[in-house]
Amino acid sequence: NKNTSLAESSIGQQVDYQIIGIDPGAGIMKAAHKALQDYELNDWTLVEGSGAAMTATLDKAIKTKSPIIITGWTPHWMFSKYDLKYLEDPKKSFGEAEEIHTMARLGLKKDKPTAYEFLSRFKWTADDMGEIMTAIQGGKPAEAAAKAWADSHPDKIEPWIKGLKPVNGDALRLGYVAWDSEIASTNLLKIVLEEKLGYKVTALQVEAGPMFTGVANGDVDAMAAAWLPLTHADYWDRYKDRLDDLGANMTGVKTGFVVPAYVDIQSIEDLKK
Ligand code: PBE
Repeated sequence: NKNTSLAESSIGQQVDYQIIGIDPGAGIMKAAHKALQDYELNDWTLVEGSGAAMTATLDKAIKTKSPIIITGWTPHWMFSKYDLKYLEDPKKSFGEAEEIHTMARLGLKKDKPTAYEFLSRFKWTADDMGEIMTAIQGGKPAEAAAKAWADSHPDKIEPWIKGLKPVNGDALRLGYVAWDSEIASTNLLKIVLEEKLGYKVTALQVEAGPMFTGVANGDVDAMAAAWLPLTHADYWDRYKDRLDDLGANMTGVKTGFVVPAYVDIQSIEDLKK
């Protein structure tokens, strides 16, 4: 309808019925597809890309105050940098109380007890992670940002390593996906395992599926990036017999559709209009 001005057009028309997603293996993409079904948003497309491409597209839209809808999650630096809001999700397509779990390969407890005990104890907050994420976003290399955080928070690190016997250069392999939240956590684990506990750590950046299979097959020792109960439910169901769940390293995390505050809708249901 060429007589429809931007102000009068629907949000769907304004954004070309597109939601800017991330890597196709991410659990949030599965939840986003489910949301499109649950809310009967048949005309809508979920655009695949990456976390980095999504934040670049978001940045561009915000600079011109253009409407945009993304798949977003917390903790994430974008919520400190921009004024954003989650769209309400009354049908709970994105679940409710999510947690991030640390997972080890079967046998790690026996083979590398120091690392295993440290990984079991590792637990921090969204604010802690946010400090590392913001430093990385500001241009600091991820390892340097993690090291700066570790150096300035000895009180947080101490309970994770207290009484543990350091090893002498044993190799340890961590898997992770290039999501900003997991880049922060994995680099922190690497720094503490190396500087405090004597391991030589390789952090392997992979896709979400291979991250789970790597730990399940024992090619990788551990990862700290399993979002449960919903986001990674399919990976967990497939591999749970071959994973050692060390519990939540962070609680109160969240995923959903996210828009800049200036986009005048409140709920996923508003996308129908
Ligand atoms: N995330 C961040 C991931 C888990 C961590 C929400 C983008 C996902 O959707 O699988």
